Order: sequence, then C-alpha cells, then structure tokens
Amino acid sequence: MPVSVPNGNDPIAVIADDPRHSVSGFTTEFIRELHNRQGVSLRDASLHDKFQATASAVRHYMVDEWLETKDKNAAAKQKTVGYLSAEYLLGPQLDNALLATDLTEIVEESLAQHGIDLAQVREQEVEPGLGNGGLGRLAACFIDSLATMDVPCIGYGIRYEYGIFRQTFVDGHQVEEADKWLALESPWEFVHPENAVQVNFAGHTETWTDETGRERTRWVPGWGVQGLPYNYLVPGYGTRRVNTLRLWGARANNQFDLKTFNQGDYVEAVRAQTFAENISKVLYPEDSTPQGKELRLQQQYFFVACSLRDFIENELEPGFDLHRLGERIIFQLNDTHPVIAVPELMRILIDEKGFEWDEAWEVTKSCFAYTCHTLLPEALEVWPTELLGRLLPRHMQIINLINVSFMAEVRATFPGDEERALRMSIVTEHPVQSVRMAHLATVAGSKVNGVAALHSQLLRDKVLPDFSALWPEKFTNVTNGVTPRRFVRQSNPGLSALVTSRIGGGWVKHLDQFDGLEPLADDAGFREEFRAVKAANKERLREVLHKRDGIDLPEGHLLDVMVKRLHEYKRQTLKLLHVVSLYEQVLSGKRKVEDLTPRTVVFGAKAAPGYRLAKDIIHLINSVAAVVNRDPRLEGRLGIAFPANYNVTLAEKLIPAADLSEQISLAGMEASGTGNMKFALNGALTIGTDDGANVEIRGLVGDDNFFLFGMDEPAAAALREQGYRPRSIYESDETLRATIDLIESGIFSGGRGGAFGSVTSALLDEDRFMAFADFASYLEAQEAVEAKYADQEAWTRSAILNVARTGYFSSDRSMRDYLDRIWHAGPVV
Ligand code: GPW
Repeated sequence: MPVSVPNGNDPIAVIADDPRHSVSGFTTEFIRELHNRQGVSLRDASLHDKFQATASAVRHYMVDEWLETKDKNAAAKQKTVGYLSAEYLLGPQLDNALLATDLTEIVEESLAQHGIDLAQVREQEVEPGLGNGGLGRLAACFIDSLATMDVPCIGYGIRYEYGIFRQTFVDGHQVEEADKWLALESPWEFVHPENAVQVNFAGHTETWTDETGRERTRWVPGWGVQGLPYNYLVPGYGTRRVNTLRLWGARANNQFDLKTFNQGDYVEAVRAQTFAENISKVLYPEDSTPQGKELRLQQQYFFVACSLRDFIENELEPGFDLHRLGERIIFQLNDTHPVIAVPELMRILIDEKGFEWDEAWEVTKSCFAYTCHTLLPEALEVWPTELLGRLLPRHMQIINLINVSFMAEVRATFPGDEERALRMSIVTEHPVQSVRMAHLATVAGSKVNGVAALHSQLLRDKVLPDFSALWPEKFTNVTNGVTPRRFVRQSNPGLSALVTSRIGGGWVKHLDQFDGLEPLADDAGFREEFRAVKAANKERLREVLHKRDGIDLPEGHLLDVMVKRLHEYKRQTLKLLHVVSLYEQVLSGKRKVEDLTPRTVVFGAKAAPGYRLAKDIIHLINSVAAVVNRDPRLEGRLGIAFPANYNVTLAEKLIPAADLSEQISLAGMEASGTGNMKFALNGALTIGTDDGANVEIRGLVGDDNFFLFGMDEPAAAALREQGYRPRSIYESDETLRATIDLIESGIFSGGRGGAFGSVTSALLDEDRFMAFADFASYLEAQEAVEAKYADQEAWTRSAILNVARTGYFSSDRSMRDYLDRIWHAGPVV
C-alpha cells in the first residue's frame, strides 16, 4: 500500500473537489479511455491497453488546469521562462502525474476493483530517455520546480524518436540497442501538426533595398523542414498550474523540399523525406564531449528556430512591440547547445522585423542568459565556420558582425592588448577557423552562471577569466538542485511517511523544513524507524534487480553505489581499484576475510558508444565482478553488481536503498553533480572529493557526516604543474602495485594477461585524472567508512543528519536563485 502523505500547508484542495476525484469517478474515466482510445473492452484489454488507458485517464485530471494556465499567462502578460535545452531526461511520468493530481490511492483502488494491479500497470511505461545524464535530468527537475512555484515556463526541446540507447552487456562488453520509446506510443503527448513551424537551412544571402531606400539582407534558403510541436503537461505539485514542455519533431516539408529535391522522382521524394525527418531521429549519446557533427548543428538550430518562432508568433499577443521582448521572455541557454538562438533572434529582428542592428542587439542581450555546465576544455562546443556558414549562411554573417563590435569593445577597454583580444574572440583561427559557442553565449547573455559554488569560481578564474575581467557583474552562481517530488516523495515513500509523521508534509514544497529532523538524529526510536525504512528500500531493490537483471543482491551488506555516466574524470576506475585491492588483500592473506565489512558495490553507467576507453572500463568492471562474485574465499562478503541500462526508473529504486554514495571525481572536474544531492537527501553518506556540489554538501552536513578524501583543486593543479608521474606512485605504493599487478596478472581474463592493457596503461602512463594520486587517501577514507558502519547508531545518526541538512538542494531553491539573480521574474497565480 502506498502511504498517503498529507500536504501540510498546501492541500491539493481544488483537484480534490472535482467530483471525478473518487474511485467511481476515476473508473468512469478509465473505462471511457479503454473503450474510446484503445478500442477494447476490459475483458480483452492487454496490460499495455490498461497502461495507456490509465495514463490518459490520469491526464484528464490535468488538462483543465493546463488550459486555465494558458489563459492565466495570456491575461497576466508577465515574463515567461523559455528554457532551451537539447535534453530532457524526464523519467517515467505516471507516478509524477498521480502525485500531482493526488490520485494514487484512488487509481490503485479503482484498478484493483477490476482485478488490475497498479504496480504491474506502472511497469509498462517506457521512460522517455531524451537526455544523457545530469544536464538533461536537471532540465526536468527545473521545469517541475517552476510549475510547482507557479512560474510561467515553457520548456523547449527536441522530441527524439530514439532517446539514449538501451545498454546491454554481452560477455561483459557494452552493446547498444536502439531505444524505441515511441514504439507503443506515448500517452502523454499532444501533437499539433496544424501549428507546424517552417525551419530553413543552407542556401545563400543577398542584399536588397527596401522602400525607404535602406539596404537590407535576406536569406534565400536551400532547403527546409517543418517542426511539429508535441506538448507535454508539466503539472505543479499542490497548485493549479500546469506548464508546458514543447518538444519539436521534424517532418518533411512537402511544399518545399519535394519540389526542389526531385523532379517527379517518387523514390527520390521519399529519400528527401527521410533526410528531413532524420533531424529529430536520435539523441546524440555523447555526454560532455560534443561530436561536432553536422546533424547535431541541424538539431540545435532546428529546435531553437522552432522555439523562437513559436514564442514570438504564438505566445505573445498580436501586435506586441518586440522592442520590449525582454520584458516577456528570458531564454535560458542550457549549456551551449541552444546558443545558435542568439543569431537567430538577431536575424528575425533585423531581416524580418526591420530592426536596426543596435536595437536588435539591445533586445537580444535582454532575452538570453547562459548556464555553463562543464570545466572540461574538450566539452566546450566549437563549430567550424565552414560548416556553420554552409548550413546557416545568414547566421554566420551575424556572428561575424557580433564579433566585430565585440572585438572593438575589447580593444577599447584594453588598448594594445592584442593577445587578450585573440583569446576572447568569438571566432578563432585555430586549429581551423571556428565559432566558440561559449564565447558567443557569454557576449550575448545578460548573465553567465556556473552550477555549483566551486564551479562558478573556476569558471570565472580559469575558463572565462578574460570575460570576467571585462564584465565581472555578468557572472554569478546558481547551485543545482533536484526535485523533492520525484526524488524523495515518489521514489522513497517509506522515508516520506516517516518524515511527514514527525514534521508534517510541508517539506514536499518547502524542503528546507527537513531541518526539523535535526533533533531526531539523537532519538533512538527514530533511528530505528529510519533504519527500517532503509532496510525496506533495500528489500525493494533486491526484488527489482532480481526481476530486471537476474541479480541477487546479498542481504545485510553495506550498499556502496556509484551511478553516473562512465567518464574517466568521474573515476569509476578508482572505485574498482578499491574493490580489487580488498580482493587482493584477502588473496594474499594481508587481510582476514572476516575483517571485511560485508559490502556490495553497485555500478550503473553508460559509456558513449565511441568512447573506447570508457567501454574497456565497463568490460573490466564486469570481468572483475564475474571473478569476485564467485570466489568462495570471499565468503560472500564482497560483491559487485552492475545492472545494465541505468536510467531514471532504476535510479528511483537504487538511490533510496544506498548506504554510501560515491562522488569521487578529480577535484575541479565535476561541475556540480546532482546524484550526490539525491543520495544525501535519501540518507546515504557520501565518500567524496572536494569537487562540484560535494563542497557544499560537506559544508552543510559537516565533516563528521561526510567522508572527504583526495587532493583539492589547487593541489591537483599544482601537481599537474609540477609534472605528474603516475608510474612513480605505482612503484612506491605497495598496495597500489599489488592491485594493478593483480589486474595485469590475467586473473580477471581467464589467465590472459594484458587483456585490460588499455585501462592499466592509461593509468600508468598518463592517468589524466590522477586516480593514483588519490588512491591511498581514498582507501583510508574507506577504512573510516567501515569503522563508522560498524557502529550502526553512529551511522544512522549521520544519515539522518544528511537528510536534515540538505534541504538546500531542492531545485525549488535553485529556481528561486535563478528568478532573483538572473531572470527577474516571478509567479503568476
Ligand atoms: F558538457 N553535464 C552533462 F557541460 O550531464 F555540456 N552533460 C553535458 O554535456 C555537460 C554537463 C556539458 C553535467 C555535468 O557534468 C554535471 O557536473 C552537472 O551536475 C550537470 O551537467 C548539471 O549541471
């Protein structure tokens, strides 16, 4: 039975007043959907039919509010947040909709009366994996928070036909399969083909003289496609607001392409159609490493062109004076992926609306702000001018013109400093002439923010120092957050009920109320209940992994979890070296097996399909798991579980069950991290470096409740400066040497030495992210973990304090910070 959580100060009174808001009321809606949408009787309905009917019936309860929200927005004429993001990693929608409509028990009861199990129905949902990892999930959390806070927001993005690939393992190797999330249709979208938007590409520009004698430029495109809007409802929690997520799908443009592409050739016509529709076909699976592929630039321009056109033509009242556009919209650029929107708005204002350059630039600057999500130099997008100029010739001209006036400003502010001007230029000449999208975003944006305090500092000092010298007031920080609805209330019903029984239910909207739990850390009875919740969550996870992956998690183990994209900088290998070192110590007799703290390490990670080393690391983890999990000498006290295809659905089961959260990136590499916040809020303790938002988590929970290890960012920078030699650490650290030697011995590859040479030599010869340098410190911190875990009362106390002190990491707080520091917008009720 799901637990009912009262809403504290925020009753969902309006929805509950609806006469349909009853078991019989829902049954009527459900049967109607089954008949009219699925075209089946209850007797003949498949589980899939039942899911579709349940989802669409639940959606009925949000549509009135959604339409009302539109009217409210139109009447209020306040500023809207236009969140521009190439990714939205939404996760399953049914539970979120049930929570927003307060229908969970009603639906459960209604279905049960017809012999249907809601839990089974739930499992039918295929999550829309329209993102890679943190960046896409953050966008999903942000739109949830804005709706909950009654702020008008439209999320704009791409309706990829194929989301992030489905990961499988074959002999321990990652194999990717296409994610056919739409194969059985999504019950959550409303498509509006009649509102399709034309998007053009290629061609050339020409000048013409208008009736006033002014010289103007126009773009004569080479080809185009249509963007179809697919609307998704984004319900707030405990409020009537339902915002919109508008994802664009590409469709061939018959009037245009089919004429130009072919002269009566049917086969060619269909080919042209496929070509156009490829634009929204697939999500690029690279995380933090842009590929610079033409199709990707097409995707980026496609969705921002649709979105700008949509906002200007459909969301503003007819006749609105675009000189005041900045009063009505702030487009937040989620990293550089949507930055081509900047020259697009300039083009619309100048070429289509007849603005002068300076007027257009003033308006444009007021309409954009830019969030940077990385510090990795290779993650900063650049587009060769050859490609950009060919695909978007008018935009290339505009970018060049922006750069000319920007360079003039730099030279006027720093006369004679030509090196600085070259460093700052939007267009660089090396290695090939290219546009630096982060520079363009920084020049155009009214604000530039990083995603955690340390990251924003490093962004100012190391990534964009020249820009922060020129415009110090442009730079700000907004620390990321996560939505407490999905990541506590929905995913951890046990903890939610326990917490609510003590501090009321207001925390779901006001997560800072978690601080009311602080005194309970010293209450033995509460600690016992808290442990019981964790134990039940582990049991739930055992069932999920058994069914989903055929993995049987041992009972009574410390659950040590590292889930995130596979990336060298995140250092999954460091975690693995820890496991191998424990194994080696038992094999060599340095440690008695009964001295091991029973522990299962859970990995979840996808590697970009073209990232060879990351895939080799996955293979190594699986290979170590296969040996360690079967070695009787360990007496079942150490294991590795690596369920394939980690996604939001699994995260919701895994995170609430975790004891230990692994956040072990090299300091100065992880911009923020958001998984780290989810674990702390669910009562896991963190072992982590002084990186990203870990810094702020530790600051809030306190050193006694956090396992810090490793170099800090200045130390890592200094070591790199002085010349880092991983091999000398290998030579001098006996434990490390034995660990690496065990991997190289072939024990994990059926006796074949050198099987993991790519991984070990990357470490020994370069170790870009200094895992060896932090190895000893990491092992020491793990000893401290074991010591603390041995004292369950002390551990539980720390876990409770983690929950009590991390309410700050609600994405509602992040949104408040954006509203105050960047958007200067507010709620509309
Ligand atoms: F490289 N992040 C991500 F900055 O998930 F663009 N994908 C990406 O492509 C990039 C960043 C990009 C992540 C960061 O790695 C993580 O530290 C951060 O918490 C998250 O974005 C949300 O800000």
